[in-house]
Amino acid sequence: MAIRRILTVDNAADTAVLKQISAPVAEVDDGVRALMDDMLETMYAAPGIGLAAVQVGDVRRVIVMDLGDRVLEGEDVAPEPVEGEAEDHSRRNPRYFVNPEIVWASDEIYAYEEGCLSVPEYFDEVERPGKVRLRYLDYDGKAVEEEVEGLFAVCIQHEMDHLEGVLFIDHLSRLKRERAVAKVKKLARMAA
Ligand code: GNR
Ligand code: NI
Repeated sequence: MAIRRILTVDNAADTAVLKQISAPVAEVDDGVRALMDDMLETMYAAPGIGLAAVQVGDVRRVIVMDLGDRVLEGEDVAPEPVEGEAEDHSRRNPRYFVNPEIVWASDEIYAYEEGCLSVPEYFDEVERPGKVRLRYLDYDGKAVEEEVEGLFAVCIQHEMDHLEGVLFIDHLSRLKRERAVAKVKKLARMAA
């Protein structure tokens, strides 16, 4: 397993890759599983709760997620963040999604303050369907159908946007989006 570099929107080369549409996986083989292992390790190290392969520069339709022991269902999915808890994956619950599709989405809309490892340190509210029914291949290549809600639904829709080259800031106004990118660029300059 290896930690890979996460692409960010402060530079043109990374941004060009993040805008690409990811290609379907033909078969969940050991190569795909190695990618998923690396992605999970990279996500835990970041730390984050989800990661799409394109964020580590691999344009295949692969997503990993781990919401830990956060509430997976219901309305009350935004517990107050506790200092130091973001990186606490002590109760690990890794999930893998290959070629995911949304086969149904609720009319009911849910707003959540999102962030993205490719747009570090910027957070804003995005509205999405509150419940979705998913179809995907799991770590073993088995076809699964599953209905999800709450933070799970938020996160999987955020990740599936990545597979279409869409970032959460693309759901915001142009002004907010430009502000977000400017902030990430400034942080990158200061870190250099
Ligand atoms: O770590 C992440 N947290 C997060 C919070 C709210 C909504 C979506 C996310 S996903 C994000 C990791 C990431 O960038 N995945 O693509
Ligand atoms: Ni993201």
